[in-house]
Amino acid sequence: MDVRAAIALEPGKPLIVDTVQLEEPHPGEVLIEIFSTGICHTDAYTLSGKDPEGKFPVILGHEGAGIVRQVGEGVTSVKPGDHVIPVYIPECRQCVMCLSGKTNLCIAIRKTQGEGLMPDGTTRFSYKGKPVFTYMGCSTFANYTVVPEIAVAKINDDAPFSSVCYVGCGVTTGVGSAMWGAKVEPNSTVVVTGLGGVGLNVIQGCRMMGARKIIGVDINPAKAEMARRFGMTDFVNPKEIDNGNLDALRDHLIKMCGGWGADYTFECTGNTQLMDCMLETAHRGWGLACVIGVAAAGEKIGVRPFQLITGRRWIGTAFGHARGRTDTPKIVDMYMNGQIDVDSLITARIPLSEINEAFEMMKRGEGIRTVVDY
Ligand code: NAD
Ligand code: DAO
Ligand code: ZN
Repeated sequence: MDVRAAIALEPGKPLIVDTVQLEEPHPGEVLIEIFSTGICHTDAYTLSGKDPEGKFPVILGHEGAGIVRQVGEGVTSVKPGDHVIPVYIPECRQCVMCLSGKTNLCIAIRKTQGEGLMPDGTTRFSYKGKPVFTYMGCSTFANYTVVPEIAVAKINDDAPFSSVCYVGCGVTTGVGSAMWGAKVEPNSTVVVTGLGGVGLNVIQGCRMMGARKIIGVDINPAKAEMARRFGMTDFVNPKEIDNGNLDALRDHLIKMCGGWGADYTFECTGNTQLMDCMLETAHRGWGLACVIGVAAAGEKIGVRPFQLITGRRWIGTAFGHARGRTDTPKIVDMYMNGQIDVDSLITARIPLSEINEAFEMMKRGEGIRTVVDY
């Protein structure tokens, strides 16, 4: 079938909005009509050419919501008409990871997904007769996409696509990291670096879990106002602490948390020096530092081992520790019940034809999340 899509033909170039061809779902696959998609920094990172796993031509986008229109042979968990979110970490419920009950990092289709292919090793999209790769198993910058059944989360039929598409990445990553990753305890102290689309969701997750002090850290003071609305109690601009010296920032934050550090820290910028700083800012004896930001390819983190011997702990989360099919609908329900705010974070809604301008806005650090409504 013909579908409308934004195609990334090569790295570093604007997307081409045009008609592409999409094959029917193969066995075990699902055709979804996508009604809305968020645009995330990870899409921009891959488009820039810096992502070593990036493959071109590709249809980017991994933050979509829509309706199942057709299912391939053997599909039983969803049917045409179901409202769904495609998830970039699938949940097969059969692999060693899924059965462990300890992780959301399902391994069932990891290899082919990383290669931009469907589980049978082929592509579904093509443009001018040539195959086009799938992105993160989702490719939501198209008004129809084909996704493996194990990567389809069925959601509440009343949930508005234009809001809950953001649950497909940023919201779940942030809220889930506080709730399921770090398991923030009531009355705790928290530091969050990076008050963007992920960090603000960490903040609202920590508030929901009952944290008493939530310190937000960002070099852009314009981010503070929204962060306060989401539960931040204190704001620190690193540039104002000894001209950005991170040892001084650490000491400042430790002091703000009562002298021994924060019960929980969350790094949401991808800056590896800040990751080290956030481990050192965690409370002596029990502080938990959670890495969420994705660092540039090849970068490393490192602190003196003594920091760990004296009880600080390091973890990382992917998609907020959420199991794709089981937990994504729970975050949608939390939005529908008014427990979390998603709408305030969607700062622009645009048609697909304006998608390149949305990437430019993101580069300029404007807004939090732009959503494309098809
Ligand atoms: P964003 O650009 O919306 O927000 C980043 C914020 O960090 C901005 O407000 C920026 O001003 C601030 N910042 C940048 N450098 C800083 C510094 N040195 N000190 C303090 N603040 C700084 O990005 P986002 O969408 O919130 O994503 C944040 C990170 O999370 C990215 O690295 C992204 O790739 C990653 N991410 C991870 C997962 C996961 O599952 N682990 C999922 C989604 C996104
Ligand atoms: O299973 O090895 C794996 C990879 C899982 C995907 C992890 C994604 C985490 C960050 C992605 C950035 C946001 C879309
Ligand atoms: Zn699995």
